[in-house]
Amino acid sequence: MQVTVFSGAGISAESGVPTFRDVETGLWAHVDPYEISSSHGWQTHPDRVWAWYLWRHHMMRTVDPNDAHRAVAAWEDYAQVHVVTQNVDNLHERAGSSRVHHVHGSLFEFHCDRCRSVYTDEVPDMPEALESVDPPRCRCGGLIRPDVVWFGEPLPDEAWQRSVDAVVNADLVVVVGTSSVVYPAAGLPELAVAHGTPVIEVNPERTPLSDSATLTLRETASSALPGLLQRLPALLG
Ligand code: BV8
Ligand code: ZN
Repeated sequence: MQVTVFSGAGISAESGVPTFRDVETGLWAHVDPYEISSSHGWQTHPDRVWAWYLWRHHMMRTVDPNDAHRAVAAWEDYAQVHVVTQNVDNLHERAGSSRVHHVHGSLFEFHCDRCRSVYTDEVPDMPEALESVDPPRCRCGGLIRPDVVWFGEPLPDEAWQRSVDAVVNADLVVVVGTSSVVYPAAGLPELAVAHGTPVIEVNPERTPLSDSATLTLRETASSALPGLLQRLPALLG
């Protein structure tokens, strides 16, 4: 049996990582996440974008996977599991998931925005949130940026293709912790619905996917996921 999990910021919320839309921590409360996570934002004020990512990178290194990440990793004892995540943290990997596809990149790799060479130096830590930090420069003069996909940027081909394959070949798709509004990633659960694959949504709130999902569990990820596989026969009949 192949289970594909499609995750968003909500699965990391209970680890203490603010979701993409409710970042209310002090300095960043006035920040528009769409603007500061966009290629336009990087072109116009790379120092503020770099500070935002350094803060998030620091925060992601100080938190741990939660019961939801661990449940998804444990499902590998019962099924072939692919994780398609929109998150740029590495909590699925740290929980033990072995097939993780990052459709929006990762905050744990960095490269030059001009020659694209991989940046291997130590990324400075940032224990307190600063508004502006100049990004390091590459030998070619380009600026070092995180390997994340910004608004207005295309998704990485390989991760996208593997994610489409993981969805079309799945016997079950579990969509957890995403507002399902960012495309083309949000089109993946729709692809499963169109394929007639059972889609279970786990989200305390309603989303645009809720009406077309086979089943919606209005629960948090860490309460719904640990027992979910055992509940499948009763849930899906
Ligand atoms: C593209 C990485 C084309 C960075 C992210 C106008 C101009 C330009 C583009 C567009 C445009 N209009 C539309 C677009 C397309 C755009 C888009 O979809 N915009 C939306 C806003 C309308 N998409 C793009 O730009 C994409 N690229 O289209 O390129 C192209 C093609 C060729 C050549 C050039 C260009 C790129 C999109 C990727 C952007 N990067 N992240 C970073 O992380 O900093 S997206 C960002 O939002 C997140 O990464 C995440 O992926 C995404 C969605 O957020 P969620 O994960 O869903 O989190 P959110 O906070 O929204 O929701 C949390 C959910 O969890 C909630 O529902 C909540 O109820 C729930 N929850 C909370 N607690 C819990 C919980 N659930 C369970 N348990 C809990 N405890
Ligand atoms: Zn360079």
